[in-house]
This record gives sequence, C-alpha cells and structure tokens, in this order.
Amino acid sequence: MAQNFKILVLNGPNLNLLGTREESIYGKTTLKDIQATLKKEGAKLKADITFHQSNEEGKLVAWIQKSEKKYDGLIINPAAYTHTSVAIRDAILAVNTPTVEVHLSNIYKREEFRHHSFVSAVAIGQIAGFGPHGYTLALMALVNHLKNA
Ligand code: CA2
Repeated sequence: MAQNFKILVLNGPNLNLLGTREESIYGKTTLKDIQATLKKEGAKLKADITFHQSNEEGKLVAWIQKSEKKYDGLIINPAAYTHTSVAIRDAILAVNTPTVEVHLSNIYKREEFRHHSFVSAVAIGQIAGFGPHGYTLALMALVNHLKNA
C-alpha cells in the first residue's frame, strides 16, 4: 500500500492573529480552524499535514531547509515576507521541495507593494483571494502535482 504524502504547511508573521482582528480583510476563521480543516482534507487526500506558524523569518527559513528530507511538499503563506524575503525564496530554491504559495486575500487587488511576490517564481503555483479555503485548494493542487510527478 502506498504511503501518505507528507505535507509541511508554513505560515508567516501575524497570521497567528487571524480571526481576532482585521476581520474585514482576513475573516473570522482562526489559524487553528484552518489547521483542523486541512488535517481533515488531508485525511481524505491521503496526506499527513504538519502545520507551523512563526513571526520570525529565520525560523521559516530553517523549517524550509529541513523540509527536503522529511516532506514531499510544502504549502506556504509567507504573509508580509512574500513581498520582502529573498531568504525565503532562496531556501525554497535550495531544497527543491515542491511548493505551493497561498494567500487569503487577493494580493493583486490590494496595495501595489503587495503585487510582487519573491516566492511565486520558485513555487509550482500560487492561490490567492479565496480566504481560508485557499489552503484546501493548495493542498488539492499539491497532492495532484505529487501524484503526477
Ligand atoms: O492574504 C494573505 O494571506 C497575506 O499573505 C496576509 C499578510 C499580508 O502581508 C500579505 O500581503 C497577504 C498579512 C497577514 C496578517 O494577518 C493578520 C491577521 C489578522 C489580523 C492582523 C493581521
């Protein structure tokens, strides 16, 4: 019997505040809710989910670096680091772990500084604008990619 895919899900700065403020932009769902939904969806898709959040760039880089040996794929919402972090981009490039970038909001509808992502060019693809459901869409896309790889 084939083993489940192992998927690492990383969340960047301030996403720990989801559901507690700025609800007009980011909604009422908490990061814990997203984690629980993703674990359920993962069970359906035969994917084991490991879920982390950090406000620190270096911690995200360290998790990405370690992902190659332990995980088949990576889903990342780098949050504000999307628009600033060459370090996160370089880490994704260095490890070769198939990566899907996810954003709750449609970053292209928002301020111009959010229109550029340092991550998108090193990801398989990007999902933005579908709120928390974007994480499930990212998981479906990543599992489909891994099945066909
Ligand atoms: O839409 C997304 O998922 C973002 O990655 C969210 C980031 C933002 O900097 C990106 O441009 C787009 C911000 C995450 C902050 O999350 C908060 C949640 C609740 C309250 C305050 C911040």
